[in-house]
Amino acid sequence: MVEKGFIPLAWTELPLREMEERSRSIYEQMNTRRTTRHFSVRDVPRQLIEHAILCAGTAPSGAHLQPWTFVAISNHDLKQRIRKAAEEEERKTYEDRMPLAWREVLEPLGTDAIKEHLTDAPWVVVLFRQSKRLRSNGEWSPTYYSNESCGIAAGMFIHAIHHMGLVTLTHTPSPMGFLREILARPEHEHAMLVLPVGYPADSAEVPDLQRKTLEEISVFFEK
Ligand code: IYR
Repeated sequence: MVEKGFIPLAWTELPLREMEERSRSIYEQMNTRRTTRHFSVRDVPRQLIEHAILCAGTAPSGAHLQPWTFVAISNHDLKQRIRKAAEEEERKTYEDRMPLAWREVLEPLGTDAIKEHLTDAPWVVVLFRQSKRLRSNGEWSPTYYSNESCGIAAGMFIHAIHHMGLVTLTHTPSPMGFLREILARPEHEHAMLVLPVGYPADSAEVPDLQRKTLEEISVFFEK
């Protein structure tokens, strides 16, 4: 018997050997993902973006409110407007607002205020976090853990893009209030991440960096 409003969990046990194999292969596959700033202008079919957004939409969220809106842009004029506004803010950030401690960790990554990826990539997906929801009585009330929820959804989006053989970049123009205006989103939606998506440029490069080891990123307490 299941409770009213509930259905049985669809779940099939896998043999332990297969679980081990899958745990290894998903790690190997995820470990090949890299963030690149160099995109090809080659087109990507809309359906691939739709599937990535659907993957992101499978994320768990606070009270299952799914507090996210993915705005997917392939329109060149809009991408151009976003790039212009982002570069204006970023120029101020890089020139005046960024303290030395921040500058020194960004330097090896080769980032700067020029955001070619915003016009080169065939798609730019902007993730908006919804801080409020409209209740059935017409009142606006908060969503819960929307930052955590959207962060998880973003991770799933990024993985989906990598899995389908494309690349993306997590771009965070700061401040990013201009995105609500350009993309005509309501006041309770807050731009959180800008994700250009596409094929890498033929000459795409990435910084030669290392990931932390398991020992560096984890602590286990065993029985
Ligand atoms: N938002 C800026 C600066 C920037 C900040 C961090 I932390 C990065 O990891 C990368 C860039 C930009 O997008 O260039």
